[in-house]
Amino acid sequence: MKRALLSVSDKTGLVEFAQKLVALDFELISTGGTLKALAAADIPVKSIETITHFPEMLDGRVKTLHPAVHGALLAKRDNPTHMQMLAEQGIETIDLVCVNLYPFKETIEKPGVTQAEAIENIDIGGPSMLRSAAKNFAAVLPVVDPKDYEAVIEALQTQTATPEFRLQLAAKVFRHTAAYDALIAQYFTTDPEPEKLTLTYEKRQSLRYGENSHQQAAFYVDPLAQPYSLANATQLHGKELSYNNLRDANAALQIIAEFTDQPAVVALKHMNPCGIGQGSDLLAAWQKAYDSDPISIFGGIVALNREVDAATAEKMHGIFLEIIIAPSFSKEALEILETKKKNLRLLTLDFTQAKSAADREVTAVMGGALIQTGDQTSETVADFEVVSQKQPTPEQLAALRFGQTVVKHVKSNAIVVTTADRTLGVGAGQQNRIDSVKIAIEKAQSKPEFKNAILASDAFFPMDDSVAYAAEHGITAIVEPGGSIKDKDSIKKADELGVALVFTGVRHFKH
Ligand code: 93A
Repeated sequence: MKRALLSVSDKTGLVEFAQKLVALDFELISTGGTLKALAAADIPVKSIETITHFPEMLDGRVKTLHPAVHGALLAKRDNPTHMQMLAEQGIETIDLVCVNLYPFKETIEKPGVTQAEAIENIDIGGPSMLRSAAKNFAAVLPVVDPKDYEAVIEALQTQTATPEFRLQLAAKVFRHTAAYDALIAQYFTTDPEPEKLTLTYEKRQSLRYGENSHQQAAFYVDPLAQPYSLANATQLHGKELSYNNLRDANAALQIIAEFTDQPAVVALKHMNPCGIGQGSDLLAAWQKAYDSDPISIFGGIVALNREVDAATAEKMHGIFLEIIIAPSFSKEALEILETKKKNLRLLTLDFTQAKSAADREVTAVMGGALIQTGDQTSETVADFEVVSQKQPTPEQLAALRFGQTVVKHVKSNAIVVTTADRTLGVGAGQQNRIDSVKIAIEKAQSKPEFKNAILASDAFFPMDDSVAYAAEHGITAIVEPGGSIKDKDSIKKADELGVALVFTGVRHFKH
């Protein structure tokens, strides 16, 4: 008679699986709670103690950690010495292990969980049995996922539990226990640069393709993702998100998180904002974001920090957008946006916990990964040091603050031209700073608000050409980190041309 050991925390599908095993002539062995569930369904089952001849002890900490269990799992069936040893010890082999683990993740997600509770939910016996079974997959079927019950039963019924089938179950077990331990390691690790990085992600979905159609791609999420993250966004409408959509949406979410006090709108293309506006209401903010660059917004991503109302929805409906992200959509707004726009992706997210940067960012490089803390600092007017003779007016200070907030989210070399409530021109990703200055000013110049515009730079000016160009083209105030050995040239130029120059002391590269 074949024997199966069942010990599961998640009892989904257990009874049905067990019934089918019994029908296939398996004898069942179980631990406390699992045994109770099976007995309650009138399924014949033996307790683990009848195998170990040892009581479950230490509040269940030691139930299955016993040679009678692990010997039964690990013995090589084609090794006569192994089998002889089992016989000498009166140990019978076990052919199938069905185990899923203490809910460590669910436990640590509970608000106010104590360390003691977390520790009690570290499964030791379960992973041990799974790993023993997986190591000896040639003889033992290791089953960790209730989703596999059906396939396992079918393979047994049709005698098609091939070595390949078994190996894939074993590989799944090792992934499962590795991810389980990774989460435990992550939970207890305080070192931001541990000697081993134990990241673990769960597959959310396959993507149609990657950055281009010939690239394969999938979306994985952090099992402990923050509420304000793509992992926890809800898609209300539209086509499935693509790889590029996800990256752009992520960038848009980071920017919109900077704006909380007033209604604000971020329009974004290819990871860079093309328009940002804030105003007394969402429609006004939308109009400013749109006016910033009515060409680039085509096919763009829009993030809004307030519930989308009908008036704003009406405007957005008029142009081609890929994604709209907001805390919520009014019923009327939803109706408007869903009409005739079956592809338009509408996402909602918990904005109450909005954050502009992750605590930790991981970037892949060939042969490795880089890890850094997110860029969470944001300078305010209090951090500004006026280095020019010209003092900025209160309006200019407000604009410098806005520009400084925006430029942090533009790819380096980053230059933005803004007022206090809108971008007018964004110069992104140029290999030299002066080109970004020229692009930002060129985009801004034609707009009526340009006469009050300021310029913000994500990093210092290596020479005075940017200040000269900006001042000569109508910019009246500039904010930059400072820190160049040629700062004095830029200051001199600012004084010559009568612009206010402000240093923040903090660089915000984004590559
Ligand atoms: O506390 S344990 O680490 N010690 C063990 O010896 C042991 N054996 C099985 N946890 C152990 N288990 C786990 O108990 C299984 O992985 C499963 O999650 C759970 C099933 O317990 P019950 O059958 O009492 O509900």
